[in-house]
Amino acid sequence: MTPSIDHNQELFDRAKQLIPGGVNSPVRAFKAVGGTPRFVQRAQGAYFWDANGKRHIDYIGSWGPMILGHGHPAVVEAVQKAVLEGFSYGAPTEREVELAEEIVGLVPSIEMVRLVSSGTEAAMSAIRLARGATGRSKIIKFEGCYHGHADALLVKAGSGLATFGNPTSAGVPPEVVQHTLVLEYNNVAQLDEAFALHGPEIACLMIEPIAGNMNFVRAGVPFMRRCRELCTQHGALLVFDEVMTGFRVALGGAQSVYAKAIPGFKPDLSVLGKVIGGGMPLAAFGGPRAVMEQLAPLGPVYQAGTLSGNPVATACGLATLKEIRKTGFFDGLTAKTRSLVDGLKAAAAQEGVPFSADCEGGMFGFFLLPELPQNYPQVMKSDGRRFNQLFHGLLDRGIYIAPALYEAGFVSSAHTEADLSETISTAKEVFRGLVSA
Ligand code: KE4
Repeated sequence: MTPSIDHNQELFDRAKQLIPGGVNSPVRAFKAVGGTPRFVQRAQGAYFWDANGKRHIDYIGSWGPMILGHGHPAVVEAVQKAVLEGFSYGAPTEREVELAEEIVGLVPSIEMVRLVSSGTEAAMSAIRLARGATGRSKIIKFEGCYHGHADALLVKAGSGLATFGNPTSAGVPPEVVQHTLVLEYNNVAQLDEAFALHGPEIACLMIEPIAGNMNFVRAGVPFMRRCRELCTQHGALLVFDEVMTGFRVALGGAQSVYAKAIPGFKPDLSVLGKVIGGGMPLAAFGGPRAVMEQLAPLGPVYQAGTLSGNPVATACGLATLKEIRKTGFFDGLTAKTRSLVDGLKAAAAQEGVPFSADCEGGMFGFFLLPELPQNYPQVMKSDGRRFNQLFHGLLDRGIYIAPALYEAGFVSSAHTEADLSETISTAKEVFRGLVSA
């Protein structure tokens, strides 16, 4: 029964009076897809209920953190216990040591780790550390990869390879991004040329190993091998932004996936977030002891944070990691995600809709394109109008995917076979409407 008053719209109108765009992070405003954002009233397991009390199967899960689903009992218990001991101290705690031990134990490339409060902060700090540790200024990033909103990373490709990036945001002076080189993802020739031109000046190359901010684009193995080779050859640090992929695509993150294809493969620095906080504000960056010890208070690279290693957030993160490291967790999650993707592919094929999809662990992506894109220009060939029809067709039927065609999707251990079947059958119905539109 459609409610007489749309409480989502009511809340959105109220929010827009006081909060820019009515949201505290732009993608939530549905600008790309149109329509009214769903204001979440509560969430449990694989579901959330919006302000009208309507249930949705949630494939965003806070953009990745909710790998166990919402309100996992062991995580709730850990957080409830932690808050009774205090919210924040601004002093070291045992739980920060425990979480550092967990991260170092699960990610072989990390010998030391620093906890912070957001992925942006972790990526920004990793860049500063790479620059401080190498004494160099230039950095490489890739078009379509997002590493948070630090000024140096809000940059799009310059007019040509050798030219440096231009700001993607107002308020970022050109001189701030003058050292940021933006290359095409999966383009080995550009990589070779960039290092040939600037190798001795490059502090680091930062990459999303599986680009979830282009929906789901894998770095090809030859390309990733070349990133590693050139960074080693020129003394630049290879920085893996695993804020989205860390503890999501595999227990050891995307770097463990590449290590299977490239024997001995390791990045130099890793940026983590999302899952490691289990939904609370917590992120991290880490790497070899010799590099990490350049950080204050030991070394000359300053980095700090009032709520870094927050005792409630670390309790949430530790409880989450404790669950996902259980035997069989990732096998089960991977199987669920694979069955969702295979079901969507089959449904699209049956309805004659051009569709390609991929997944790794609990992360998936799909495109209304016949072939999986390999880079940003190919991703942007997607038909935005038809994606928006698909998005709203699913949303109206209680299936919540990302409100933007360049965002990935996430399955949690709380999603049941019934949820996946409902999603696939609903998608089939919506695909049918797409063809005739
Ligand atoms: P945060 O500062 O939002 O915690 O993390 C920034 C970040 C860094 N690196 C990667 C690979 C990321 O995906 C992110 C943030 N991801 C977006 C969604 N693609 C968060 C959602 C939002 O911006 O509201």
